Amino acid sequence: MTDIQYRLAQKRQILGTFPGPKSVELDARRKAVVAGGVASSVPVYVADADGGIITDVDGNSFIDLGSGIAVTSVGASDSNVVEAVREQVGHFTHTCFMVTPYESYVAVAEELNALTPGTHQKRTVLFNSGAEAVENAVKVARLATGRDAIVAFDHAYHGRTNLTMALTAKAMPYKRNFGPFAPEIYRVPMSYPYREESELKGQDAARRAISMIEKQIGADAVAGILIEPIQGEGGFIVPADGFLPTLAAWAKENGVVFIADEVQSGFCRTGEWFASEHEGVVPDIVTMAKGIGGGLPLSAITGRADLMDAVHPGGLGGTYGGNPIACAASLAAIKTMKEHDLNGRARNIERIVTARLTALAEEMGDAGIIGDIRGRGAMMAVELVKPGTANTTKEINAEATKAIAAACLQAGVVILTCGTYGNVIRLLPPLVISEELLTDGLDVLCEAIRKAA
Ligand code: PLZ
Repeated sequence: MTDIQYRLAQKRQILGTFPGPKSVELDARRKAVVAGGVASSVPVYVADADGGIITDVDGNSFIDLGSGIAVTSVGASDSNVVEAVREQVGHFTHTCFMVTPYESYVAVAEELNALTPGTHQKRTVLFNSGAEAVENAVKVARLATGRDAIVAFDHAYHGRTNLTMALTAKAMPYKRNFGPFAPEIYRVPMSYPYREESELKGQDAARRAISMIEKQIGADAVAGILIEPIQGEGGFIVPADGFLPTLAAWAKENGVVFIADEVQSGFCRTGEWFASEHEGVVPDIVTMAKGIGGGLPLSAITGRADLMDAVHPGGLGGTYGGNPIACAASLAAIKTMKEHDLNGRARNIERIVTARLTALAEEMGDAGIIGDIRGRGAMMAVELVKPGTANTTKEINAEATKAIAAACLQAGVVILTCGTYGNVIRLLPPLVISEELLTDGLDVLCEAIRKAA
């Protein structure tokens, strides 16, 4: 890996009790004023963060294997990003692109049009959050096709706004009692190789979904198919080879807009700029957020020029979309991604993680709790099952998953879980993490998995 300069010492260190007294005090203040509906998975309060390290207000240093849910791919204080933000903030913090435009918005659009898959004419619009990008992709697909239906998948996650809740599959904690939900959303089966009843090729899993769409909606009523090329919150589910290309080809034949939600999988996370590229899929519209902003809130949709330009002037926008500070941060983050070949680093992370977890699964044997190891690049996961059921009944082991995440945290490693059934440990390290720190984090994780078994 290329040399990366870090500001903070890249070393895990837990001092005394955990959480420390200052975090405990802050948590008490928080409980009195912050709504209980917002939960935090880690009970410590952050003081600083850089590279693969997060330090807390009590002086503890944690290895970050979550990147704030796949956001800080370039680290939480990348020098290019910090410098660009400092420079921009001294000039103007906001003017509103819909009132008085500025260059950085245009420059981000130029980058995204060049980086997203496909060499066709493209157009870009910038927003603030992933959910907002998804909402707008749906707006464009509906307007451009004159159709209403949107197809989403089992295990999908697309956000927490009303339309994106409707698109998200899982009721708890995202949807339960928050309805009624937006209409004209249809859900079809995903390709989930580990949990198919019998081995199902990608093409056949796609045909299963397509047949349902044709029977239950009718191809000519479908505006768009919305899919995460690798599902995130749903469990880092990598569909079987051929699934995505078959869906995309069907969409093309039927005038259906193929929307890839790359909010979590995009921007070097999987070892390519976009996860769609692993199978040569060229989406009609790509939604982006998280890694795109180098930690600042920025999201985008980039799509075929004919679709995007079908919208009447003034039909898309928002006060803050493409905020100048966020745009400056994004351009700097993209520069860092190129300078340090973060795609290459993501692929290296995949090699290291896969080797470690595969060795652990072998060591544990058939009696172990590792059901599946999957993912691409620095978006890797372990699905946990009850002892001895990995190749038979594959019984969900959410208790072990929780225990492992808690044990990692106690030892100074921030690790996230996910999955429809809450039984997946996911690894989303900053792509700039050092090999040494990643290896230390994996040592802790492997030990926690052994103990939980
Ligand atoms: N699409 C694929 O992963 C956000 C959500 C965490 P926002 N994922 C993390 C949580 O519990 O809220 C996400 C995603 C995909 C859309 C979104 C939504 O992005 O920026 O959170 O709105």
